Amino acid sequence: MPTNLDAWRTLTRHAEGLREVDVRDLLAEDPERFIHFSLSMGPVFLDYSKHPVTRETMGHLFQLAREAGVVERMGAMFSGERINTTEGRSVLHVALRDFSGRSVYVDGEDVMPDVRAVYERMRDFCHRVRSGEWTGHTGQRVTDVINIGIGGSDLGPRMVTRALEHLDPEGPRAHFVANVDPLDLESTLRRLDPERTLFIVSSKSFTTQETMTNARAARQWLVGHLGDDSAVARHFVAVSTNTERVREFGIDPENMFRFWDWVGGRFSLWSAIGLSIALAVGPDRFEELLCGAHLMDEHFRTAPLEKNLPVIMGLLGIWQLNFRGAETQAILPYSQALEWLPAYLQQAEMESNGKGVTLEGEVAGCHTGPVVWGAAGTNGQHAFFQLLHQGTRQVPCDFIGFALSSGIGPEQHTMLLANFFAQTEALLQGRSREEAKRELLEQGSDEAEAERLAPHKVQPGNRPSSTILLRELSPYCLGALIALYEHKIFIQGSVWKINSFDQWGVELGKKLAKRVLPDLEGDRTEGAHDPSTLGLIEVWRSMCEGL
Ligand code: G6Q
Repeated sequence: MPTNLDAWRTLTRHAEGLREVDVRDLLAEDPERFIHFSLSMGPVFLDYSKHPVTRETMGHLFQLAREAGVVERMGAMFSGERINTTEGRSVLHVALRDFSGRSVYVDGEDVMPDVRAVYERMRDFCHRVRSGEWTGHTGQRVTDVINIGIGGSDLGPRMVTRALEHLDPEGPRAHFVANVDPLDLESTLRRLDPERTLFIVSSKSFTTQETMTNARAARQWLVGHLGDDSAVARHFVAVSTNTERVREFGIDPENMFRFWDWVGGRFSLWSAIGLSIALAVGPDRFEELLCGAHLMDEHFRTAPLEKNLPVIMGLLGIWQLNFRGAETQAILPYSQALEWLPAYLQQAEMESNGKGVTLEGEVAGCHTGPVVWGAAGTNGQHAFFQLLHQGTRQVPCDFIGFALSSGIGPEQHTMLLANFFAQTEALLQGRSREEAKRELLEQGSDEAEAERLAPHKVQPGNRPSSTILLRELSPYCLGALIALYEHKIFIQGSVWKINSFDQWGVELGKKLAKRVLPDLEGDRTEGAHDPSTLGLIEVWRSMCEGL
């Protein structure tokens, strides 16, 4: 249990002493604070000087990481040990972006030749589709690609494609269908020409109910329009670990791109699951993305803990959650292109570290993964930022921004950045009652009015944020950013001693959905559900009968 570690106890005592600490004072007292509490690596810069930490705090946190054995666990991951013990699997998404020429072994077998072979097939396929050499059944060039997948087989490729597609406006348009709600597929297909549409069925297991249902509906749409079953061969490819199921579905394994059980769903965008990215923005940019991630992997693997970006971010999160009681974490990318990043990280963090038992099966004894949420700036400022500034909770925020513009409007980008910096400053500085009153008087309020309104305009300040500033929204920088968060999650899971790589918590709901389905389709299985659920099914029936 992590709470039994000496460093945990030391941190508990240390946190008591810092309960009332004001970061504004820390900044005033130490002119070196910004330099000391910031770090850059390649194109990534992290400032964490606005967190309520001292040098002593960081020292205790690094000690905690050492006592928890994170260094050994990192070594175990990179060397292919089966650290996902509840599923008996290695965790090797880092191998997918390893261009060093090193061998990586799983059970004594070097997996790298296989990784490279699939990667070369992806490249070749992308060139053929993007050049127009690969055509649909009627000889038309592919203009639209639909990725059908859900969870890890959707969010990663969706987030990255949306982030980078502006780099190649000529590339095929990428669409993503995840929800089994028929509207998701129907609204996507509505504007598309079946002769020019390519479907990628992305599913590690190739058994996921939503994905297989959508894939069958898509096949029906295609065959219905083209009037020929054999059209499937030119319009459907699969990405999976399950060749048998792919064949059963009717996709020729020749049109299948493999990956392996040592790639977790939410870490799979680097594998063939990223095919939609490579098709939309080109395989060279996909490779740049992998190279950016590899840069972060090497930094993570080799830098000392004290100079290690993912380690620092992971430990700050633990400090905020376990020792300061901040239960949520906001992700605020100041980039419209990154609007899917909060949802992507929500899955990455909450599915990985939302666990209540340790690797040994004991109760964790402390809070694990925070609730992760967020939205792109500046939009969020006009919505939920109110609570960040004046609400009763402390919400640590990650502000993510880019020095250079991704768009054509330099003026707008400067304005975006002005907001980006200003928000972290406002959270820190706040506004006192005196300041609020003075402002009101300056704006023409009389004394009584200023006195009455001032408390409503007070912002307590001293609210924590990290700022991650990257050079530009390039594939390389994005790869490094995603890998930074992946490794941050790893560090936290290692300190909490939980398995960040399974997801048993999503099993039960899936199982029960299978039990509810026959009830909705007509076979009443009285007593198979609790009274509340049975009641709801009855209400649904009566609503349908009324139609
Ligand atoms: C991710 C999870 C989960 C998974 C989906 C889709 O780590 O395992 O989100 O990616 O359930 O699974 P398939 O790829 O097998 O369809």
